[in-house]
Amino acid sequence: MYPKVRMIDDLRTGIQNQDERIIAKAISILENNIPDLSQSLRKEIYATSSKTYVLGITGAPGAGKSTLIEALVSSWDSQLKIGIVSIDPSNKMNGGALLGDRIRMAPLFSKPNIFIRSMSNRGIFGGVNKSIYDVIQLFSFAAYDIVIVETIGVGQNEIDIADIADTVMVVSAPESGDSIQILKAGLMEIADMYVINKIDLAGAERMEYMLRENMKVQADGNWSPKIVKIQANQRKHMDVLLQTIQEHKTYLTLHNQLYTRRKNHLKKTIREAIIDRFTSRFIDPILQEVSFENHLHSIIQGTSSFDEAIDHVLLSIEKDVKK
Ligand SMILES: Nc1nc2c(ncn2[C@@H]2O[C@H](COP(=O)(O)OP(=O)(O)OP(=O)(O)O)[C@@H](O)[C@H]2O)c(=O)[nH]1
Ligand SMILES: [Mg+2]
Repeated sequence: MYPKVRMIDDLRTGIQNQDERIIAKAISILENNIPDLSQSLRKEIYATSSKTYVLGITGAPGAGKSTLIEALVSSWDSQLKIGIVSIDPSNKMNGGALLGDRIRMAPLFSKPNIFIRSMSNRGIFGGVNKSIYDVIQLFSFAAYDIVIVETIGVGQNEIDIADIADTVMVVSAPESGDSIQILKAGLMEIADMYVINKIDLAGAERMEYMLRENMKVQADGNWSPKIVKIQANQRKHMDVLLQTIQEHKTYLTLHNQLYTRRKNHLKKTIREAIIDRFTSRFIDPILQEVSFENHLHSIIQGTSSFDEAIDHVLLSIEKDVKK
């Protein structure tokens, strides 16, 4: 058997050498939460301060996110190490989305400074896989300069992108009624910048007007979200896009927002991890007990209340904790 210590040593060295094969393997270990190995790996990768800039890109399916990423990355300095993670709806993992991304971002696959990976969102549509936080940290440990995370923005869960990104970019296209989607999905609250893509199509001006009308100054008050209009498939106005990203990065640094955002992200992520562990350690076993089954039976029979069942569980947890 391959000793675990050797395996961790090999992983650490491989990641630090930016060996893409090893990085891919490490991501799988984190994504699948392989027992022991993922914990040991996390210990390694968190022993570094995160300097990697995280750009979150979200928007409706087909808005042109992948095309934009290809154009953006091709305009960036080729000396920069860039990791691209696209979060796919799990039901599309073997289908169109992945294939589409591969075609759209094809020119990037052969570039030595770019690493591309798709991750499943585990069925949370628009959501972000929980291990994404670890994956970003992994890129940090590998001394990557930038990580781009692409998620599909519909529903509510895409708000998660705001919990991991330093800059949130919301991409929309005039063709698809995206503006309504953006308003409905609460993306206005999290966007640091809006990209209106496909300006070759009709309706871009109207979309810009709508965004301006509804734009709120963000809570920290110092940064007003910017609107950038591009045509990603022709790489038009990429210079403005790059400049706006740079402006936001500078703003974050000058106002100590990188630190504040990351601290908030970390707090939320740790909170979720605690809830997960608490649930499997304390709540789930009680739900398996006969006494809880009896409560369920009584509720259905109308002889006990919902709250009594909850109190029963809470009391049992208290007893467990005191033990
Ligand atoms: N007319 C026009 N089409 C574009 C432009 N940018 C991208 N497209 C096309 O829009 C379609 C969707 O592009 P993608 O980059 O795959 O969009 P996406 O947002 O990544 O899509 P999902 O990953 O499925 O959510 C493709 O057919 C692109 O060629 C543009 O500026 N103008
Ligand atoms: Mg895409």
